[in-house]
Amino acid sequence: MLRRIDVVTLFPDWLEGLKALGLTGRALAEGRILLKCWNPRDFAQGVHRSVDDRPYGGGPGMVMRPEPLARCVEAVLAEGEPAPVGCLTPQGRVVDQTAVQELASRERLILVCGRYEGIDERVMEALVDEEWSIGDYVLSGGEPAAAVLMDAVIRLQPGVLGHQDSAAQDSFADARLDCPHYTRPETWRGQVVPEVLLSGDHARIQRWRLAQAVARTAHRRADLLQERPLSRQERQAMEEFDLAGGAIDQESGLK
Ligand code: 6GU
Repeated sequence: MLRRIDVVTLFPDWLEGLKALGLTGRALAEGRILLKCWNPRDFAQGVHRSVDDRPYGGGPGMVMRPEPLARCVEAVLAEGEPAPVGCLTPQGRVVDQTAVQELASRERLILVCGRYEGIDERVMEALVDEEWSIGDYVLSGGEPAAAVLMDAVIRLQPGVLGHQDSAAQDSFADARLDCPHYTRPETWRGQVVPEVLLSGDHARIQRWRLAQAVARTAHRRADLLQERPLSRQERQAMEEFDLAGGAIDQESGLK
């Protein structure tokens, strides 16, 4: 269970939403997890307290200078329990729900936010143990990626989600997408809620949701199903609701 997250960032304001709002805000306010931000600028010297510089070899952008960042990370490591130092960069291992579960089970996370052009490679070698990316696209800095990762791990902590088993029903929890959801009114702009959801037959509803989840996954993200064969339960649910052939999607109606 996570007790503490340390974030090394030049732009701590990026994390204000996470701290103030929603599930994550509540988990932090309740003191379930300590979140501490560290700014390399506070460890920089000279009147300008400069934290970045032009890249050797030329090229666009700026690179984070080694010394202020290293001092900052060392200050983080000097406080609290030992933990691997993670860095958010587009060069990292792409985070999926399996990685989130692994990170969520740790006691402490240390996350260093790099700016896009990069961190001096010598600091990476000296102090960073693992690199994480949130996907194959480019952000101007690691802060939004850190916020995404923290949201994903905080919501998995015991007591954070309202319903005890909501996490087990998440998209990707079993390498498949989530099923569609509906709320009142029963008819909206001529569109009705699927009859099965009004039936009160909870076992059947569960099978329908499973069938929908698998059909959606097959239709939208076939790559996720390539990893594993369908279970007997999944196949039977698909057949029961006549989805076994072509993965009919509830919203798109596509086959
Ligand atoms: Cl972790 N950082 C940046 N700068 N861009 C990203 C990213 C991280 N993950 C995806 N794109």
